[in-house]
Amino acid sequence: MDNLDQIVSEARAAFATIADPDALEQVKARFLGKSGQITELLKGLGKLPPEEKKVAGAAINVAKNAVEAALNERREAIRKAALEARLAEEALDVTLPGRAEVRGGLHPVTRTLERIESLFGSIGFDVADGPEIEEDFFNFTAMNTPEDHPARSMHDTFYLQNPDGTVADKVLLRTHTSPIQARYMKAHVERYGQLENMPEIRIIAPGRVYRVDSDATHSPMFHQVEGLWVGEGVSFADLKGVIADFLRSFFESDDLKVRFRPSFFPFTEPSAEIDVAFMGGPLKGRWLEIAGCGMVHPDVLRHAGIDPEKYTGFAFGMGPDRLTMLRYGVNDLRLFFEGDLRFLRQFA
Ligand code: 2NL
Repeated sequence: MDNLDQIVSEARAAFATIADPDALEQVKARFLGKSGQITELLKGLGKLPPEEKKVAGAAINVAKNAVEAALNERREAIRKAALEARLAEEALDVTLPGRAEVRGGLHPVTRTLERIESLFGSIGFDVADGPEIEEDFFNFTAMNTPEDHPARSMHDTFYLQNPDGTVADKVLLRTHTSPIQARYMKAHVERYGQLENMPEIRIIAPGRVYRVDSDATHSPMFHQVEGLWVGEGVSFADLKGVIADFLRSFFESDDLKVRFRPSFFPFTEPSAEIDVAFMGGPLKGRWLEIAGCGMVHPDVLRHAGIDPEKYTGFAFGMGPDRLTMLRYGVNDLRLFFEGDLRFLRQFA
């Protein structure tokens, strides 16, 4: 039957042009589907006289098998092609160089803070913290800073805005870490104030502080570490001993002089600046201002609910940014806060 050979070669030709599996099944229907060409021929067998049926049926079946074989062959070819494409696409080039691990490191100021925390920790100081957005009361009032003090002005301090854009004059970015200690003293008194002998307060308060100030030696954000020791009989002699010991440990040298120079802070009385002079090295013999300190002002103790007739304390405040510059010989403070890895990696 010429017609059958023609159907088979037509099917082969049709299958050969198809690359998509779904499209192939569509084309299959044209030959083997419910009203496909082969199916129609099989349906027509019933009308043939019995003696022709057998021969015609066998011939149609041969053709049907040939079409099915061609279909399966094409299905297999499409599957193989898809697999080849996927293998090519997902091929791994095992000869490429590996990706190096990027190793992080601590910021130099963080290293200084951790060092200070560990040195004071070794003599019994806890680390305290508090909010960077602070209330006027804890930042200034509790620290005995008068209403007309320049530190309270908008030239010196960042005040927050209300939703309507006006200045919220009672909410600010803390200008020192003293409010951490004011909060700590208040909480300490709430917890232990009723006791005959209140436990001592020994804390350091490290953190970020903010002032309206920006040049090679001032950044609007910088760090401070304050320290506070309150108890019965705590004296200026204790202050001198703790500070001198700390500085020798921090700079890993006994070859330095420490000097307490009279000064003024609203929150201490008496007050002093702490100066250090190295006996060797590039800064040899020069007095460097390192920190401020003093005996906690009686009004500061009273604000916290501590009786200044019974308890005394000393406090100090220093700039870890400046300590870091001295320890590593860095001359521009801004380098610490620009985030340039070429600079920062040198300390990792
Ligand atoms: C500096 C040095 C200082 C304090 C901070 C302080 C904290 C409490 C009570 C009393 Cl809770 N004082 N802190 C004391 C002396 C100096 O900072 O150069 N500040 C501008």
